[in-house]
Amino acid sequence: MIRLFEQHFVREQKELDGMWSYVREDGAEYTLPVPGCIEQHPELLTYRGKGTYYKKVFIKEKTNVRLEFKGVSHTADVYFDNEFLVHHYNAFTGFSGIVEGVEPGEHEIKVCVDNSFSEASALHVPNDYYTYGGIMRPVVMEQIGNVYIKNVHFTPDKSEGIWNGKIEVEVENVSDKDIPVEVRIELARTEMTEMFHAGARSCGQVTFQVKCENAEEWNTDSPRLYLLHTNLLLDGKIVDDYIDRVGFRTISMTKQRLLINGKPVFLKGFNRHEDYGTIGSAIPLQVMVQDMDLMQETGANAVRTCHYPNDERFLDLCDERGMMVWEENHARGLSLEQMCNPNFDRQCRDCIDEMISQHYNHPAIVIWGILNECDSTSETGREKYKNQYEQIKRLDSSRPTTSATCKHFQDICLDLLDIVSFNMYSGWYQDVPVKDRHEQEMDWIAQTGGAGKPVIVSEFGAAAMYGYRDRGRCKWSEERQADIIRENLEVYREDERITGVFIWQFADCKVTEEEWFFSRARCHNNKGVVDEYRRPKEAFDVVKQLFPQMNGKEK
Ligand code: ADA
Repeated sequence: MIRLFEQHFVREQKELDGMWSYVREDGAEYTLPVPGCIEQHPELLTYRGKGTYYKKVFIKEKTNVRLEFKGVSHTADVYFDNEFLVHHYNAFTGFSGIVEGVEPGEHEIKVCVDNSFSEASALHVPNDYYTYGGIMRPVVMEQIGNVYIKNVHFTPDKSEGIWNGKIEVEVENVSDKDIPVEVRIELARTEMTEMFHAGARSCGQVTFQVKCENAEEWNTDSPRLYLLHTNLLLDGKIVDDYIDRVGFRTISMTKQRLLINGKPVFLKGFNRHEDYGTIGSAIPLQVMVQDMDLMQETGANAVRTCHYPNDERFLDLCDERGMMVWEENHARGLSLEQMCNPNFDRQCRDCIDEMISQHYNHPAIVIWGILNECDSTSETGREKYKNQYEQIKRLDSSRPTTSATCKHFQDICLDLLDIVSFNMYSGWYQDVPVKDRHEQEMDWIAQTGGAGKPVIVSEFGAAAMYGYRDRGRCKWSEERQADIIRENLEVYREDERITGVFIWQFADCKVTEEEWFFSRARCHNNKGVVDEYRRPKEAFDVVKQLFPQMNGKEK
């Protein structure tokens, strides 16, 4: 399953999940499940390097074949019958390629995958999460005609009490001939049609402005969703279709609050890495649902996709459950030197392009984030932050931007974003009272370019080893973690200046052994309120008790 709803009734689509051949660079041969991480195999537990996946596919009749990969970690070179098709860097965004005029019969897909660390990889680096290897998200094979629907974006708005929306349909013509087509959309019982001249070998856009008087809004209590149907007709016959799922909601801000449909919200949630026990980042739907159930059991209404774009099935789940999402591009704790890697700017730009292009329609996504704890203290770093914020605004002016900083008292980028966010570990890394340090931080923010903007405490928490109990409540015990999280939540519960908090973190996750991360016990980041197998620690019940008391009502 690649989405939680059918995306096509007309377009032929086949998911290529199942067993693929895998040949490690040294020639060792395996059969591995896709989606999956290579590390789940006992002989590949710590393998970091190159390997090649192979899959035979059968095509019934002559067609154009479109292959879509939802996530390959971390660099992929795809071949079809040994002809190069597409290259992609970054595990956390999808990519596709089209093979024209494929004859009927058996064909072979080859994917060369590399998860090694080198200068070629500016974003996947040794870090406080693990870069697994493999085809970790679903793969889809589609049959398309010479003209097909490449993408559809929906931007909702409300004027004079009536819901309306802009629908932008991207149509691609992969043939050498101009093709006149009819584009038809249907949303919330509103139907519209436009003629479109699809020029040979080109991509074009058809824009619709729809009024949906009977539409019900999407919000966290009543996350109403609608299927947006788009069809392409040639001589009155539907030749392609594209179904997406959207919600009617608006996002705005006051000085202290994020507003959904004009109503203030208080985001209370978790930072969640895509990582589970021995299967790594190839998270199956079952675990996504279990994570969602556990987070909602605590009263959470938000999740931050630290520190990269997430699997669309999880975002679909957030849409369905009314779980607000802060989604961010792929970057964690990169130094100025790492940000000056010659590949950094392009790899960030591509990640932002793909994240917004692919996830634009999810109503649950209410904030775009960038560059977690990267260098925001130098002019060079600032220029990079500025460029990325501007890129986001060009692609999507409907959502606010932010970036979680840890450059306390030194950050020079708070004027560039819409929402100020900071990570703070009072009680864990700094043995200081949470309240005192929080006031210091808020006082500092009020003197920066972040003054007068909503504020989110984007990370706070402590580590605990699952099952380690200590009556003295010493560090690393479940009791101590619970105490520190309680102290933080009780401070933020009383602060009407903030519009949200995200606990670091939902579940324990694996980290790389290089650099300072080797000091992590078990080579895991152990700050989850559940462990990597989703077994709740004592802190889980503290969150469950206190989240419901945090409504952020302006007093
Ligand atoms: C930082 C970082 C997180 C994690 C956390 C920690 O705030 O953003 O990814 O590394 O620290 O556990 O120390």
